[in-house]
Amino acid sequence: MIAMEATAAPFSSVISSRQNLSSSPSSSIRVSSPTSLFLSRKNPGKFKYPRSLSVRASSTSDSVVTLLDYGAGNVRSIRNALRHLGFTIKDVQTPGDILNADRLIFPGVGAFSPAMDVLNKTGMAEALCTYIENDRPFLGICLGLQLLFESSEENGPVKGLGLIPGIVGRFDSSAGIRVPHIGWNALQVGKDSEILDDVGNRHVYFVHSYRAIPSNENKEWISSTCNYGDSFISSIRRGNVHAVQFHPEKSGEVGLSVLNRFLHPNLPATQKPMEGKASKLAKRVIACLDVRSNDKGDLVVTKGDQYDVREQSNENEVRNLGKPVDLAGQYYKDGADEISFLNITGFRDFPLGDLPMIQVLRHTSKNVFVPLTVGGGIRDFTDASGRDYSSLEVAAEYFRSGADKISIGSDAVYAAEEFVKSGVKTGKSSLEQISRVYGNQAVVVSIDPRRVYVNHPDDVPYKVIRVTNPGPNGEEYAWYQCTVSGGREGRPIGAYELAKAVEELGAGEILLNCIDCDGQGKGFDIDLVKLISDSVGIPVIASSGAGTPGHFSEVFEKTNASAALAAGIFHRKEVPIQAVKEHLQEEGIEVRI
Ligand code: 1PR
Repeated sequence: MIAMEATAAPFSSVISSRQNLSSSPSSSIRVSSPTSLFLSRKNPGKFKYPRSLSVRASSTSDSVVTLLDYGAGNVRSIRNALRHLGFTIKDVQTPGDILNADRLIFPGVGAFSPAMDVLNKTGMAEALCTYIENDRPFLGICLGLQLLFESSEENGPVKGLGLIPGIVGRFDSSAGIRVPHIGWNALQVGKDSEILDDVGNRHVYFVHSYRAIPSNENKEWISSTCNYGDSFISSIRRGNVHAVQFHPEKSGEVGLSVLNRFLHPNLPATQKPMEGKASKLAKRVIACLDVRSNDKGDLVVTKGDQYDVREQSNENEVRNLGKPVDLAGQYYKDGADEISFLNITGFRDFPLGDLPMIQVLRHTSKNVFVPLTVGGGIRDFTDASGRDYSSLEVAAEYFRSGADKISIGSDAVYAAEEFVKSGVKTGKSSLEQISRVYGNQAVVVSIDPRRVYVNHPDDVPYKVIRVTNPGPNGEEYAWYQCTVSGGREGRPIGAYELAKAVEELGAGEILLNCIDCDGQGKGFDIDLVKLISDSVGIPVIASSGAGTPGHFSEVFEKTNASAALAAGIFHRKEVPIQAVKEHLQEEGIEVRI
């Protein structure tokens, strides 16, 4: 058994503990002749090339895949995808489980440094190195790719497994790109990568702030690269060892095919790998499901008209546009790039008592393989018995149930107000805590602003813009007042001030609604979207008001929005998602088809 260490082991101690492992009984399996395709352990700077690759095809007769889940976050999505493909999962409990695996998937989640700490302390780092050096079937995902490199700059430098030459660094936002890199990119497939055979020029889903870059030293490993600001490594392949920076489990059907090809090596290829295709980050089209209980107590998808979700009839019922799980499944099939669930009465309900919402996530994530966001009620609270719950516990439950991102509304407004007032980051807000633990790419802030017209830019202490369409009394200016509790209460902060503050506090993305435009079908509030998407460096999702495919191209042509979200037109089946995508493509806007 390898001694546990309090902190990440230095590179040299990793080497010496590896030697211990090699002589332990559990490691006697398949460790006899490590190949030389990896960095030399004695001299990590020197790279040795293999005389011959020993490619050992994995057994396809059994349907068990070993999963290395070191407990740092949600790996439900990959579990769901593997089950969907007919595989059962064996979880790694000990380093020996790694060495005994027939095929191993390592879905790295969380941050580099804590991941390496866990791997070193548990002896998994050693077992992983041995397993990979022996050319055993391996697929690393996202952080599971990055950890194979020598080191990372994420809260570092921090040493990695050191199997591939290179340093993992942060995207350079000064190059004018938004960080995190969230969304769908096509790949430049550079060599026979086998698992990418069905990808061709189709897009796959990325979500990360750090990346490894191609160099002469690691070029033998690279199977594809991707452009985002600069060229970065999107996948590696050497013999049976694969790793991808993107998330196959979140990349729709094409992502499932990547997993399937790893699980079933030697399937015939269906697409010719594309070489050197330039690609930009695709604009995303997101379907949003506002969810709440109706008066009979059933959880339904509803839709507001400027946030009023009740029918204008005598019964005044909550509008019912369908069942959340069914609609989400439909939108996945229709080509939605992401699906958002907003629990619109979460601000007044007990979120962890809201088990139907958790069930919705659990069921949806079994069959929907694009990113899922859930919002509503993410805050600290005390239940009727006096027990305190932290927002982190609420978020954790959502992540465990299948959410990839959580969205915070009201609580982010209060946190931003405090921050603007004091200039101090307390670290205690839900936004700060959740982004610290799960990464800022997992935290969306949903803004619900209402337009307030003014006559003069100095009329209010908030960012005022000259509006394209003057107000009812000819006002030429407006500010956008943030609200909480589903638009019920206006707060003393503008959307601009809020967006800047939440970016500072750790938000990875902004969902920018507009109460005035919600459900009107007259187009997005271009003035607002432009204001916010020009003011922050994180991706902005334009929301509220879509009525035609032309509204989507308009928002992408006139603003720097990264994604556009709609609800009503999709729920009422007025415009199919594919029609939006085809229109965008015709207009020369890159989308995932
Ligand atoms: O404050 O953290 O509990 O979060 C509550 C969440 O619920 C927030 O994200 C807030 O935006 C949302 N919400 C609260 N009340 C309503 C409501 O409609 N009464 N829905 C509501 C917000 C707005 C959009 C909508 C677009 C597109 N929904 O998400 O889907 O406006 O609609 P359209 O395409 O039909 O125009 P917390």
